[in-house]
Amino acid sequence: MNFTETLQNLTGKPLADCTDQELYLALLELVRQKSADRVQPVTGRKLYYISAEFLIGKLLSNNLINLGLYEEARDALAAAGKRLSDIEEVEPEPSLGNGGLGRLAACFLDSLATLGLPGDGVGLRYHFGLFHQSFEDGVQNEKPDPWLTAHSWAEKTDVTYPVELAGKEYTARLYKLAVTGYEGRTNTLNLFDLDTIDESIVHDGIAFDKTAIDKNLTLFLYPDDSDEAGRRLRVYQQYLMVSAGAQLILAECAARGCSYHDLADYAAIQINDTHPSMVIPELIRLLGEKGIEFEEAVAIVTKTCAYTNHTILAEALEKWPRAYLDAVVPQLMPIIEKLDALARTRTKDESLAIIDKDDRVHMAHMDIHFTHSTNGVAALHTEILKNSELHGFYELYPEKFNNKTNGITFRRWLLECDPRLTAVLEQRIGSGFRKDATELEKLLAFADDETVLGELTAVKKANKEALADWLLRTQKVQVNSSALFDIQSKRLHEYKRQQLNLLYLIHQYHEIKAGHLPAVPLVSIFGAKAAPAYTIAKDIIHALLTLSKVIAADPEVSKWLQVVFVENYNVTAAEKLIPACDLSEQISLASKEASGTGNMKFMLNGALTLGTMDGANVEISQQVGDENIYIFGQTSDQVIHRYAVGDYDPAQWVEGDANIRRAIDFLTGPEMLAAGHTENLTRLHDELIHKDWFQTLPDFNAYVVRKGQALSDYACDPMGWRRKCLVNIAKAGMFSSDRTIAEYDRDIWHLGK
Ligand code: OAK
Repeated sequence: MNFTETLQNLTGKPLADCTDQELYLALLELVRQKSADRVQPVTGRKLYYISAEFLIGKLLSNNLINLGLYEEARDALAAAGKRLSDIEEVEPEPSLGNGGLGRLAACFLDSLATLGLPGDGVGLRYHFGLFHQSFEDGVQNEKPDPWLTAHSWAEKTDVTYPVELAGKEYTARLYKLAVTGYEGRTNTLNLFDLDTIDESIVHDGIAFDKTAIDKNLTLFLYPDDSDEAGRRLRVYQQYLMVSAGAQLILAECAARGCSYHDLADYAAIQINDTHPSMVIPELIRLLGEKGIEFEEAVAIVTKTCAYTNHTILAEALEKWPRAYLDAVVPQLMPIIEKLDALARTRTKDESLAIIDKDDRVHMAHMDIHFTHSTNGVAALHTEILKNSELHGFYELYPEKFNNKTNGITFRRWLLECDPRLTAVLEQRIGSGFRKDATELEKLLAFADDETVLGELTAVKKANKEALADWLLRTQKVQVNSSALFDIQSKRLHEYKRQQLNLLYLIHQYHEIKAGHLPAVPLVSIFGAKAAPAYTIAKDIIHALLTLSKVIAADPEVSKWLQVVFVENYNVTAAEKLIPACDLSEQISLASKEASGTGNMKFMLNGALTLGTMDGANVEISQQVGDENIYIFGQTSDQVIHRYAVGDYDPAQWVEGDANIRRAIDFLTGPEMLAAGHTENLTRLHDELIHKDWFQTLPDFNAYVVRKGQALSDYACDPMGWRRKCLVNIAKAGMFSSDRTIAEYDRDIWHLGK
């Protein structure tokens, strides 16, 4: 049976007569069947990657590529007058993640399955994911983002586990989503949910009764935690995930012959930041129920579990008030107390305790004491953990610390999102890079080949035009695709410094007004969601939207400068933006971005990085060399020093620098106030002058100069620019998540053995 016939069997009628929805469902069913054929028995150790987020994105095309069916599907549909790209649009995107940590988890699942390693995910089946973002009157508006339809990739099972929350028993139901690797095996993403969730309790955007646990528990990822009920809800969610997850792990291992004493021979558990940390006491509790004594259970769990740290921002390191845990998970508190006591026998250093003197439970501390591995996610990040943030732990357990620089799956972030570039690469260097990313280096042989450079230029042009069409269709904005496309897309956070880019754009506005024209017209594109309760982040969005309006209304400036803020940035949007980017903004305050993975995606798609020496930017710059990246700003050592001295005063920078003053004052000047809201703009203005926690102002001038250099290189030396792009693509191989996963397996997991 050929592909068309197979598909037709599923639809029950000629493909030409089917709606896109019918074709989508038929393809979903076909992918399911083919994925099931690739399930393999597990021997030895199997990985369980527990994570609050799995930002998997749409799955149809990704699965077709990994199953080797993409071209056949596209051609069969084309023969019936249908377009695969139209069918892709039918699929709702599951927004089961917020940012880098969640997307990394999804890339890891792809690489595990591709490398043929047994490794499943464990998480929650949020009904509305994060939230859907729209802009109304220049302000972020949040509403639910439903993705669960009658036919979803996540299949309901009969498997349930009891989970006790605040003394009451709930029933966690398992849903399974097949994860098929590129020419690899099929693993599973296990997602838990309650049958009793009631979506109708959501009102006025994303508000809901935070106390009705049976109805609300898995409605949203990261429910608003600005009040106590919201914070407690997060504890409820975390325990649902780890308790059901731990029961699943023990059941699966027992079914394979595990006696529980030898759990570490059957399972490796990776704790993805601190959201799943309660899996440690929960496993100890469950092992106790199986008759295993506390000391032995601690040893088993330590051998089985490993922890990844994804942030050094103190406020993101979870510390739960003991009272919350007493209320929500009273069954765990005696175990956590015993773990605290045990940790105190190993060190006298109070700052390394699990329960501190204010009765707060430090989840990361529990992870480091009671797992065998703690890793950072980029070389610089791991060094900062060892030397400052977690220095005491590093002294206590030097052997536990290791680095695993992040990576991205090239199947989604090259083959799927940039078929034009993929075609050029395959023509020149063959297709070996699909599975061995280091083969991209073969491209270096063409660094001075004007034909190849011309092909890369043509790819970028076509991708920019495609993005311009998409922006027009979905966002109703028209952009000049011959301008330089500069993109900053990532979570909205002050440490990521979208506000630095904002100040630059205001500076450019003034320069253009003064007749100092840039080397090339610039389209500055943003994509970012702000946490619903994060006021200043929302003010930054408002300022950018307002500036966009001010510029658009000024023909003198808008010829040269345009600001576009893409609504509801998600994986689907990222797949459109990244292939079309010329200049990738990675401008976090040095020392604050653990790694970044957007930086890797843009590089792989032939954009040049404008960035600070932070996170994985450091390793990107080592790979490509100084001449192929635009680095600026303070180093992490300088930043850490400035924090330590504690004398940073933004007002001095404002007073001492006319350009900075002009840019900041513009925020509350007549043009902006006429177009935006006084309250938001004034608050941001004051924040920058009086606080500026993330040292935007000391980096301002260096940023302006370096960006100016990038614009002029782009305009004045197109071949030189394209050569740099080629080097970036060729050197991206090290940032494949296949490499990252191979390292985790070699050093931490030892899967299948
Ligand atoms: C989210 C919630 C809590 C703690 C960390 C995060 C998070 O998304 N961290 C990000 O993880 C990425 C993957 O490791 C890194 O690339 C980002 O730098 C980091 O901010």
